[in-house]
Parts: sequence; C-alpha cells; structure tokens
Amino acid sequence: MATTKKKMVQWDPAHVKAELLAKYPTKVARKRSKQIMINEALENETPEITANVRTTPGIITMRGCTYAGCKGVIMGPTRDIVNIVHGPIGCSFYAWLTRRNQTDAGTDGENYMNYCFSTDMQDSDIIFGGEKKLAQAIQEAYDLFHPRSIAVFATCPVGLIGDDIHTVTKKMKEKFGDCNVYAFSCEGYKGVSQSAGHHIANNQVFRHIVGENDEEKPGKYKINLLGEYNIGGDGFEIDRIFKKCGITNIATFSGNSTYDQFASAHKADLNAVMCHRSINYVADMLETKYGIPWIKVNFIGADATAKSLRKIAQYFGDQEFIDQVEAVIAEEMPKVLEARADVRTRTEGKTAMMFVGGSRAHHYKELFNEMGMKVISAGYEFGHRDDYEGRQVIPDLKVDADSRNIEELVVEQDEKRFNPRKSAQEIKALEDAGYEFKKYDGMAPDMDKDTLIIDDLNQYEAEKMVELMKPDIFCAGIKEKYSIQKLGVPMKQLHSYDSGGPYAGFEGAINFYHEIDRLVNSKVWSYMKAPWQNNPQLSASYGCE
Ligand code: CFM
Repeated sequence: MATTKKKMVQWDPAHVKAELLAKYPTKVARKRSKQIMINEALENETPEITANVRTTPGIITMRGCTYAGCKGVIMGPTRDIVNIVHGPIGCSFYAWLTRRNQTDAGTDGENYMNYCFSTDMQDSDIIFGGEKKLAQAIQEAYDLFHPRSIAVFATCPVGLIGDDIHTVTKKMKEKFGDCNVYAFSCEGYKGVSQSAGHHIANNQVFRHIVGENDEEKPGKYKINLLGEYNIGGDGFEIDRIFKKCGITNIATFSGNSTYDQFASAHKADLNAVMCHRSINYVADMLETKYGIPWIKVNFIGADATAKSLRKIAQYFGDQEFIDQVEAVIAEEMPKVLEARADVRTRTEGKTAMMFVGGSRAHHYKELFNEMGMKVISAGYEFGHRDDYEGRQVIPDLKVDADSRNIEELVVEQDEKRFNPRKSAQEIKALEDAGYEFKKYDGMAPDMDKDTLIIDDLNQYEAEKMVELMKPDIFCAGIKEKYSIQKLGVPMKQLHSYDSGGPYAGFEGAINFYHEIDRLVNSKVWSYMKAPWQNNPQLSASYGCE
C-alpha cells in the first residue's frame, strides 16, 4: 500500500523549538532553551549557545562517559599498548572492539587490539581495595606479552573507593625497567561527557609518551595528523593520499597508531588538526613545547580534502611539493566528480540531520553539500562553545566545577628540543597571504540561517524533530538507530559508519555519495508500520475459555 503521508517541507524554526520545549517542566525548559539555537548565521557574530554542561538527570542523553572518551576514543586505536581496565567486567566488555577503529597489524607482532584486559573487580575488591589485584594484572600482562607499554584505566568504582592507580603503575614501571606503565584517572563520572576523557587521555600521552624517541625520522614534509581515529578505515585512505603527495605522517593521534608514533611526534614540522574537539589543546602544547605550528584541516569531503592538502603544501612552500599535490588532486578528482554528478540527479534538494559527537556533525556537512543536500539541523553531543561558535570564544568560556575537575597541563619550552619551525617573519608572510594558523570557526557560521543547532540532543527531542521536520536522512549513533528507523526515516550511523567506510578523502567521498544515495532513495523505512499502528485494537481471550 502506498503511503499517503504528506511531507512537511516547510517548518518554522521558532515553532519547532517551542514544540521541543513544550513537554518539559519550566526549569528544564529554561536550561534546554539555551542549548537549542535558531541559527542566525550572521557574519562574525554567532549567537551564544550553552554547551559542555551536565545533562539533566532523567533525560535520555546520546552522550557517553568520561571513561569511554579516554579508553575507547583516544587510547583505543593504538595497537601496541596493553590497555588494562581497572573495574567491573562490563566496562571492558562494552569498550571491546565496538568503535570500528581499524589498525594495520604491523610486522612486529605487537597488536593487542583484539584483547580485552580487565581486573574484573568483584564486591570484595570494592570493599577491601583493588590495588593488589591491579598490580597482579599488570604483572600478568607483562609476563605474557612483554609489551613496550601498559596503560591502566580507572572506572567509576576505582575513584569512589580511592585506589591509587598512579602509585601502582609507577612502581610497576620502575620494577620492569623496559615497559612504560602509566594510568588514567578517567572515572566515568569525572566530567559531563566523553570530552573530559579525551582531555585526561591526551594529557597523559603528552606527559608520559610524547618526546620519548629522539631518533631522526626520514621524510621531507613531515606532519602529525591530530584527531583522526581511523574509523572504518578513514585513516588508511588519508595515508594513501599523503603517500602519493610525498607527505610523511609521523604520528596520527590516534588512528592506526603505535606507541613509537606518539613518542616521535615532536619530530614533525606541522600539526594538522582534524577533530578540533578531542585534541586542539595537544596542538597548542606541541607548539609551546617544541615549536611546531598547527592548522585546522578536514579530510571529510573531496573538496575539503583538496583544500587541506593545498594548505599543507602552502605551509612548506616548495614549488615541487605544491605541483605534486596539484597532480594528485587532478588525478583523484575526475572519478569523484563523475560519481557526484550521477548521485546529484537523485539527491539534490534532499534534507539531512546530524547529531554526532564533537566534530562530525560539522565535518559531514561538506559531503552533504557536495551531494546538493541541505543540513536542516545539527548538533554535537559534547562539543564546547568553540566547536559551535569558533575559537575566538575560548577566553570567555565559563570555568565551572566540572571543567575545573579536568587537569590543564602547564607546558613550557623544551630547553633542548624547542625549535620554531617557522620564523616570526615566515609566519607573518604566510598570514599576510591569507594563511590561517590555529583557526577554527566552528559549526554555526557554516549552517544556513534559520536552521536549528542543538547541543546534547536527547531521545525525546530526536523523535520530535523527525516528526516535525521530516528529514530524508537522520545521522547519529547506535542508540538512535532503531527508534529513528521505526519512524520511517533512514538512519546512518556517523560514529561507526554501520558496516561502511571509509568516508574520508577522495575514495571515501565516493563511498559516501553511493551509500547516502541508496538510503535517501529507498522507500523501505516508510513502509514500516508497527502492528499496533495497523491494528490499534487488540482482542484476546483466556486460554481456559
Ligand atoms: Fe572527534 Fe571522533 Fe568526533 Fe570524538 Fe566520538 Fe568518534 Fe564522534 Mo563517536 S574523537 S569528537 S568522541 S571525531 S567516537 S572518531 S564518531 S562521538 S564526532
């Protein structure tokens, strides 16, 4: 039976906002109201949004916990560090290979990605303390694998009972002598979201690993790629392009990475930042301590990829390198443009919504633009104001009890290894030519006027938005997937990519075009009716009758 439901193509953002808030008690509505912004997209004058604040208890948030951000997001993709979770087994199990961060297993045999290491805390450990058990677990991992590094992650009960994981790891490091052992106080409750976990993880990587290997690395154009996690093989595609261009990627933080990559990161001459949210402070620290400048890049979208490659080439400034980058773009683009022209005949004018993490809800707009699709609403789960409004707001960010909870490392110039890669004049010459260092304008200026930007969207609001705005596709994560599909709208996971990817770079763009084309042009979800929608009256009789 054909569906007779009419699409609501016109909606008023003020009406949608009012509808979203209508069900809440006054106090909650007041708070949520500040996190729901009708975009004005005024040049250089983005309205303020409330972000990085606690979710109101009772609301079913899309967010994850601090432990997830530390163990899963930042440290998860590195293959040769044994990651031991100190806590109940569930915390390990749910972080075990669920993020689809891929790795090249390497030839040295050091790949611990498939393993799930846990101290498996029991009631008695909670009562009597778990430090001895942790020391035993570290010893056991060392004896079995002899890894170059062991990392320990605290889960909620560890903080509550006060196990001193840092003293345990320090003692074990001294005992072994040939294995770097350190810990992360990343209890799930430590911050308002996984964003706090990123910060805790990156601080410790910077403190315990970066700068450990001073060996010279070969390569003429050496960069680090910060904030790329190789989901669905994105990092493989980016590395393929880098190689063709002659770019040496010293370290990716942290997709497809190794311990040695982090240890050598101070040997690069430029830091290229993909995911601003999860790592921008590391870029700042690398600049202060070692003199490596940083730029914002984006390899999501073919046009964005070309732009980012040109930006890297312009930084180094060699004509030969610039020509090589242009040759690679010229070689890669025709097949992208061919695929784009084909899908556009079917995707032009379709609408999308994106509610993902802290950077993808912005980056993926590039790909939708390339397909002629319009993003009518977007938001981050845990972005901060600078990810919405641009880095210029950083000095005005409110420091509250939650943000104060997260350590800010104080970094100084490394006496021996600080080496400004560009002189002040060189930097100025580049800037005078329009080159932008440490610049990120955030999501809002990129969104159309009168679209809705919503921070920390929840289950209720997601369903209401779909009902009111009827997008052709909704992008979020596994927790939202099935409830959205049940509303008759296709749903694409932009965290794990479902089973797809890569979507980065040139090949990735083609993959994305094809997949979104299939999704928005398939009617399958619109035929979806729950039994009670077709037959609202159920009748039954007792078995004994
Ligand atoms: Fe950065 Fe990420 Fe993201 Fe993120 Fe993430 Fe992720 Fe993400 Mo899921 S680091 S903020 S904590 S780009 S796991 S690879 S997809 S929420 S938008």
